[in-house]
Amino acid sequence: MRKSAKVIVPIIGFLLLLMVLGIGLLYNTILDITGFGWKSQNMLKMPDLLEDLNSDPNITEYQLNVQEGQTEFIDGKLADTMGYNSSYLGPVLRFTKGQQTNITVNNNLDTSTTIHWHGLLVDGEQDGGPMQGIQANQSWSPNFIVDQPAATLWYHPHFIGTSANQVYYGLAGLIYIEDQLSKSLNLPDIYGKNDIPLVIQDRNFNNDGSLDYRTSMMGVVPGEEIIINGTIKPYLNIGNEKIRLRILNASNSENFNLSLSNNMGFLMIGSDGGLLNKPLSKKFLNLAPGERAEIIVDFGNVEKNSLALYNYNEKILEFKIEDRLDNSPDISANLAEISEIPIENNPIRRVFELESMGIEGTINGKIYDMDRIDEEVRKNESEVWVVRNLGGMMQTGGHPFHVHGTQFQIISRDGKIPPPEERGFKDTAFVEVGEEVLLRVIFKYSGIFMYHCHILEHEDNGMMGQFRVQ
Ligand SMILES: [Cu+2]
Repeated sequence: MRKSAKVIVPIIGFLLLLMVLGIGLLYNTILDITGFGWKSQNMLKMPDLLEDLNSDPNITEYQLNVQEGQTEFIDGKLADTMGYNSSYLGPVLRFTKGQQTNITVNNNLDTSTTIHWHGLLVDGEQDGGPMQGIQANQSWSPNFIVDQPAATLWYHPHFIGTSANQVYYGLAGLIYIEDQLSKSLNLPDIYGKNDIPLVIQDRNFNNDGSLDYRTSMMGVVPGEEIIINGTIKPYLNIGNEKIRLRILNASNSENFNLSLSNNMGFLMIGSDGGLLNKPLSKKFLNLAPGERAEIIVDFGNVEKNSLALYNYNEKILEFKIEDRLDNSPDISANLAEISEIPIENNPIRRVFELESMGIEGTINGKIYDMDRIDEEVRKNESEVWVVRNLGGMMQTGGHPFHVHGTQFQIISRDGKIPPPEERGFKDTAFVEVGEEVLLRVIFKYSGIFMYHCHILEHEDNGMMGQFRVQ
């Protein structure tokens, strides 16, 4: 008896220890899932609005300095980062439709970069793709006339092989285009007050507070933290009124599934290329890397401090509601007029087959070659692009397919018309494994442009092609 007790007691002790550890683990998981585990909260950082350096109301002139810096994500700890005119991320650039826009980009990094204006319709030479590399300590001065509807676009590096790293360390910013329509619609438009940018990214941090960018053959290690505008565990002070959120998925590779707590709905008013035809009542929003959406959340009747933004089951932003009378006007029932890109009887049809293996990928079996033009495209002639995701080894997800130099329309997904949120203009379309997506495209500007997967590690590893428009 005594002998067996000697064995049993340690076993029971060991089992008790396992139970305690298990409960602890479960407790932490519950904290994680519910978000109650947030230890500190930080006021959501708001990117600056970049100052127009030209006093002529018809000309906009901006200066962007690409620089290294240090950012305090975690209290008292500094991380080496990169930013435009700041230590992390960049200012909001406001463009007005019809306006001459001149930008000077000074690369103060000790390595090359580019700035691509994602979603902007400009000539290939102004596009900021891999061909427009800016060497260390050099400048680039693109200029163009903005000629597209109001939209929320963004800018980020597009140099060969280093885009993923540079974006991860902070190089990204938003562009707002305004036009007569967007100004006349009574949409919330007071920057930082009822018109809020949300640049959402997943990130990993080391114990010393520095960014921990990790990739493997399998792909990128997803970030444990979701940060917004460079803020960990953010909260936002707002009034009880209608709030416009301009949301960008600026992650390297993670998809987001966004929703509000309390099963609260919202109105989606815009997609990548601008305002939708009509506001769309929604409860969830899927955004792949590179995609944007504009939504309106009505805080008019929301109980104080009871609402949060979630990504899947994780709280990523808390809204702190200050008392204020809600006098915001109703959102117009009609937004932009979206006419179909006309398709001729026998349009040119191009097929793009996406395949990937872990962190590498190909389009039509090829990896990117700067010296090769993959497609020759006629300017102002609409085409049908067929994008197929063939999957591949170690392939767990889809690819966000991005095309430069156009705002396209999605014709179908596996033969069916796309969901309402995808019936506006788009420049990035998520293509699931095994899926076939048809796009209606037209190019109105000349030059050499890219099409690629917007998982930045895929792009860097060659999942990209070039086409020439003339
Ligand atoms: Cu991809």
